[in-house]
Parts: sequence; C-alpha cells; structure tokens
Amino acid sequence: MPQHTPTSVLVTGGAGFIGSNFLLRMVPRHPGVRFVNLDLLTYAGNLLNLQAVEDAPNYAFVQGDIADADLVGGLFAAHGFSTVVHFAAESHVDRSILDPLAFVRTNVLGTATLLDAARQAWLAEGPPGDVRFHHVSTDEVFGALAPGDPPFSEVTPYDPHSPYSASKAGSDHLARAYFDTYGLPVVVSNCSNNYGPYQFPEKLVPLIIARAAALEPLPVYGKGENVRDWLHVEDHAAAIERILFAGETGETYCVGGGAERRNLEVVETLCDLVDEALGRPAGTARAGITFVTDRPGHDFRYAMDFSKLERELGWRPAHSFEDGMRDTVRWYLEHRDWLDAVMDASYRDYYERQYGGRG
Ligand code: NAD
Ligand code: TDX
Repeated sequence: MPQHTPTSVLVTGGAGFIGSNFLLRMVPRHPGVRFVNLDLLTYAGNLLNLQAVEDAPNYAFVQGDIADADLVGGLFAAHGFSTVVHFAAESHVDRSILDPLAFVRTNVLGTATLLDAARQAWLAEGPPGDVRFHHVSTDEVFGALAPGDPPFSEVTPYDPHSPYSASKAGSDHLARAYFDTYGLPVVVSNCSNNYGPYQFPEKLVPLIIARAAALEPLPVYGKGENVRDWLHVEDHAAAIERILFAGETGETYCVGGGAERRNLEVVETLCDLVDEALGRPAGTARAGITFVTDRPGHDFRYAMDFSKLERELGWRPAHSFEDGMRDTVRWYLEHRDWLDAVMDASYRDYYERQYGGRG
C-alpha cells in the first residue's frame, strides 16, 4: 500500500552526483509526475549529467540557491509541489575543512529555508494533504566506529566530527524538528559512501580512477586503513524511490551497501581494474600509490545496518562491490570528455590547495 503518491516533485541539487542519478532514474520511470530540479550549479553541479532527460516533457531546470527564500517560495506557489527530495548540499569533507562556513550556509540555512517554504505552502490551511519532504543525509552524522563495533543504525546517537558532518547533522535535526513541532511530513534517509557515474573527481573513487589512468600519484590519507561502506549510486536512487513511495513520515531509514573496505583495498582494486581495462601490465597503476598526511579528524570507520529498510520496504543493494567498481571504472574511462569538462580551472586550484602541501 503506497504511503505517498507524488505528482509534482521539487528535487534540489539534481545536477550533482546522486541527484542526477536519481533524476535519470525517476524522470523516465514516472512520466505522469513532474520534476523541477533546483540547483545553484556550484563547482559540483553540471547539466552535462542530465542530457538524457533535459528534453523530457516532465522535467524542468531552475538555476538558483536553496537558501533564497523568495525564490523557493515562488517555486512552491508556481508548481504546487506535492513532494521535495532534498539533495543539495556542500558534500566534500576536505572542502569543509578549508571553508566551513559555506557548509553551514547551504546545509543548515539552505535546508531550513526549504523546510520553512514547505511549512508555509503545506500547513497554512490546516492539516497537510498527501505531501512529503524527503531529506537525504549521510552516515557521517553518527561519527566513527572502532574495528569491532556494531554498524550504525536508526537509533545510533549523533556524534559528527567534521564541519561537513556537523552541518548535515544540523540539517537532520531541523528536518525532524519540523515533523515534531509542525507535523510537516518529513522522512530522513542516512546513506553510506556512494560511487558510480557522474561523481565529481574530488571524491576518492573517481579521483583514483582518473589519476591511475593518467599514471599520476595516487594520494592515500594516513596508512589507508580507514574503512568505508560502499554503495552503488543506482542502489541509493532506488532506495530513495522506495522510501518516497512507501516509507512512513517521521521515520529514519539507514541505507548501506554491506561492503566495508579499507581505503587501501579500494585504491588497489581500482588500480588493478584500470590496468586491466587499459591492457597495461598488472601493478602499473599501484606504483603511483603515495601515502600523504592524514585528513584532520579523519573518521576511522563507517558501516550501516540497513535491516529496517530491507525488512519494512524490501530494498537491498543490487550491485556487488566488485561488479559495481568494474562498471564504474569502465564508465569513467569511456567518459574522459566528461572528466575533462568538470575538471576545470577551479578544480585544479582546489587540488593544489588540498594536496600541494601534503606528502
Ligand atoms: P554533490 O556535491 O555531487 O552535489 C551537490 C549538488 O548540490 C550540486 O549539483 C550543487 O550544484 C548543488 N548545490 C550546492 N549548493 C547549493 C545551493 N546553495 N543551492 C542549490 N543547489 C546547491 O553531492 P552528492 O554526492 O550528490 O550528495 C547529494 C546529497 O547526498 C548530499 O546532501 C550529501 O550530503 C548526501 N550524501 C552523499 C553521499 C555520497 O557518498 N556522495 C552519501 C550519503 C549522503
Ligand atoms: O585523495 C583522497 N585520499 C584518501 O585517502 C581522498 C579524496 C579521500 N581519501 C580517503 C578519505 C576517506 O576515508 O578515502 C575515504 C573516502 O573519502 P571521500 O571520497 O572524500 O569520502 P568521505 O569523506 O568518506 O565522504 C563521502 O561519503 C559520505 C562523501 O563525500 C560524503 O558526501 C558522504 O556523506
């Protein structure tokens, strides 16, 4: 029995990595539902990601800032949204260490602006109809696990450590506060590390693929022993679709890949897949692995218990780590034009600021 039937959806941050993969899935699958993508097109957002849906009659793009209350309120009035799926964020931990206030502005103030626009649009005339605000969040809000600890779940207390995760925690608290205080129909999902097509090459997986292909040094923080749980982005998009239609308001759903790996294992796997795809001798790319100064406050381990989502809504990951990484390597090697287009001057400036003094 569906809990929610979307008719008109505001997707924020739909030109970024996960948002674009979500739109590429949803726009063709739901031709009777209208999707409006509100994205500021920061360095992380690119309309190249959306070429497959840009001409679809049920899709429209608006360039703008989620923290602009007049713009957001005007979009609610013009489109009568039934649904918000909120991806827009500053999303890179290393950048949050260089420029924390940008993260507070977008992730906290931007989320608050959206929640308040939804409150005004949906609750001004009594109880809401069939409306829903889906807030997309991360496992990083739960802090860091030691090697033998049980994975994070929906009841794990918050313990963020970076300006990124603290700002995402703030946004999660605001989303739940709007449910508790105003009865705004909010759902929160917290997901582990995503990988797949259209990820900006500041993040570990595309950064290593691009640099391994070019035989450039491959920066591994500390000793490469930190552990992340990896989920293919298409599985995350499918989870959000499932939660959007069938999840309960006021609830949290943890989404994970069941694929914990040490960073060095991930980097070595990618090196071997790149060598194999390019027909190079085994070990060629691994020679570039370079251990660099660790990230300050680097969380040791993330892992997710997604049994609630599996039990209640019947979702589980479809991609294995091995097949998903192989497909992902192939995708980046076949989309060098996309990599070149997004790795512009501002990317190169960031890379120099981030890695120039390390080693
Ligand atoms: P991303 O950085 O690739 O994309 C973010 C998008 O938001 C970009 O298109 C950018 O232009 C847009 N944006 C940024 N500031 C904006 C603003 N003020 N107004 C409007 N648009 C703005 O991020 P992503 O990896 O796709 O992550 C999407 C969401 O999922 C984020 O909320 C992130 O916290 C969460 N998340 C990410 C991961 C992951 O592994 N990448 C895992 C779990 C949760
Ligand atoms: O060059 C690198 N070398 C390296 O060793 C980079 C970029 C990263 N790392 C390490 C740091 C992490 O332990 O690899 C791991 C993964 O790093 P990132 O790709 O920066 O991801 P992470 O910090 O784990 O956060 C990601 O997952 C959760 C996303 O960026 C977040 O948006 C999401 O919420």
